[in-house]
Amino acid sequence: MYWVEIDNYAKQWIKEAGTRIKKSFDQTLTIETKSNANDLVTDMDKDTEQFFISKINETFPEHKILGEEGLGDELEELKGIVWIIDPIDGTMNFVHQQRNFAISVGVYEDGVGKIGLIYDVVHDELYHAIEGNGAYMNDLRLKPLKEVPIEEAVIGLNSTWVIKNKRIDSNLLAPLVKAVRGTRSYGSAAMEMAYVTAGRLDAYITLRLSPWDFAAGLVLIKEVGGVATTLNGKPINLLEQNSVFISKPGFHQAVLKEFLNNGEW
Ligand code: 2AM
Ligand code: CA
Ligand code: CA
Ligand code: CA
Repeated sequence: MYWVEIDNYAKQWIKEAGTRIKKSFDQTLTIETKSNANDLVTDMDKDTEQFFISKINETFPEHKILGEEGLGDELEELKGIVWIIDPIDGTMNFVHQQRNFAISVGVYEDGVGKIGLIYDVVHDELYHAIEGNGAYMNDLRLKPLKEVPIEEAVIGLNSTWVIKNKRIDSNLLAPLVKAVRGTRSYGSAAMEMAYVTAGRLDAYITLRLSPWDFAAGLVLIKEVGGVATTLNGKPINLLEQNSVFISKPGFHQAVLKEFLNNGEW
């Protein structure tokens, strides 16, 4: 079957890319900044993206590629088969901690998510899914998500979104932070989406992500019955920056209603 074949290649390449990244740990990194002083990119981000592009072009020349570092194609639509790649998600962690980063690869056909792969390189945990066939962490099939009451929920949320910032009134999420059991911030959106899929987090909320941050995670979460929308409860647009609220279904509904004014904020 077609998607199984593509998935097999993608898994092989993501593991190979992970090995290359691990090998770079004892080499000196070239670190540059992008939109601001804390928005980092290294030669390994670009190198890894180029690695995928070469493999894909060689094996599937008709496929298109959208990557964070911009070495792939410039796309205005998602027609045909498109690989959406974040070569290193959590670059700051990669630079500072040499852990808690992931490679994220989503494969879409005419805008529909077909394959989702998130690889936690250091822990050697590969979260993977083909649409309609369930989600896995390595060989373990991930279970459908169970409901959680708000007061027992542990959610992924960066403290950026509860202090003064330009995207959201810092007071909006404070009552939710108070109501849940705990908040966590791992610094890798892809990993946090994988954690929601695996039931390690009950939800993940963020105000600013790009297609490569969530392309794979959206495929994964669907397979375990999770819900993903913007923080206004609207569909996520695969070609734009979005806020993202991904969680267990009952929790999603309850939080939108009780804490987010049904998305009208
Ligand atoms: P990145 O490491 O691939 O840039 C950090 O909280 C998370 O947000 C990471 O997944 C990071 O992805 C993502 N992110 C998205 N846009 C960002 C930006 N402009 N600056 C820093 N991190 C960003
Ligand atoms: Ca980045
Ligand atoms: Ca990213
Ligand atoms: Ca990245």
